[in-house]
Amino acid sequence: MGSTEDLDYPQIIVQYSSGFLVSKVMFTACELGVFDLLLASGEPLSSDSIAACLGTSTTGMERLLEACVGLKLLAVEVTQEGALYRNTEISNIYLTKSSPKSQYHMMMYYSNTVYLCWQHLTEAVREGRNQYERTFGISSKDPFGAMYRSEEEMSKFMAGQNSVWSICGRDVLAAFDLSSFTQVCDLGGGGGALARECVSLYPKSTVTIYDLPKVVKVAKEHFVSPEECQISFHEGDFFNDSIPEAELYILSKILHDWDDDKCKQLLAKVYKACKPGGGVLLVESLLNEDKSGPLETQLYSMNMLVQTEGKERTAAEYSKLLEEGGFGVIRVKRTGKLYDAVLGRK
Ligand code: ASE
Repeated sequence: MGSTEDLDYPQIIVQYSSGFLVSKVMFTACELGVFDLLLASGEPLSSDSIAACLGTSTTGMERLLEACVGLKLLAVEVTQEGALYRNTEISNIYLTKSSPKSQYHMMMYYSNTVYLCWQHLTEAVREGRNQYERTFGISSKDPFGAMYRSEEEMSKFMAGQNSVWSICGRDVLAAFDLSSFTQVCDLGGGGGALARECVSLYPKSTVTIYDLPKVVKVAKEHFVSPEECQISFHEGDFFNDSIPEAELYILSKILHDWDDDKCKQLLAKVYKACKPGGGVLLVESLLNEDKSGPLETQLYSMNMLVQTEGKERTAAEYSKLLEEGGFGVIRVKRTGKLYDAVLGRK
């Protein structure tokens, strides 16, 4: 592609302008259960039968299915009776509700919560703060008070967070050999999917999920079964209550929620509680040192602006926070996927 061509017809501007339409088509097909129906059916279906099964209009469903074909989330074959739609391999694995690698709950959180906050991105940039007050009419002094404004909303967030570990969990925990740490504490471990990956990858480990009492309640009810005996819970607020002793602390997508002061406060507290020879594993999406990418991480950092008090950081920024907290021998491992790992030792 020559540069004159680019200036005559700005392909990337056209593409970016409809980026949010792409997201919303995928979210809507998930929410309506298109992929679940096609998985269950086991054979290609017409748009009329899909519309009838899902109780939608035929005209809306036909267009949604066509757009999904354009996005390569569905495949179409044209027969004498008309177009028949089926899932692609990727949509079977990632877009159906019941698949072990399902991203359905993350999509629903994006579509019904994140999307609404992004309506106020302009104000977020002007003011430099999250948009809970404008979006939902609730005080944003305590971002997690706002994010967890109802049990339903909290549960949706936890399910969404859990789904990401089905695709990234193993890599972030295998980034370093953590087998020497048997007593693990997952601070803000929420729905427990990362804890589950940890005990599966390191069978000698036990993981204590430390989270707010209301989070622990929902985790026990909906996400972690009592039969998972290597996983236990500890209720508390890691800024205001004491942190139990452990050999390894996992802080997965925790520091990105907070400003530098809060991060330092928390890491100093973790350092104090940590056994000698122990460590802390940060699981975060790392920005390049010059902040030139990855794009996904740059966008997540904008999301931290509209939803939290934090931001995404570079490996050097996390290392500095760890050092200021007292930790040493800091190692960084990029996984090439969404989330990376940084390990510090006491
Ligand atoms: C948080 C993670 C998320 C706080 C708010 C959040 C996510 C969405 N909203 O710790 C998951 C990561 N995705 C994005 C867009 O940041």
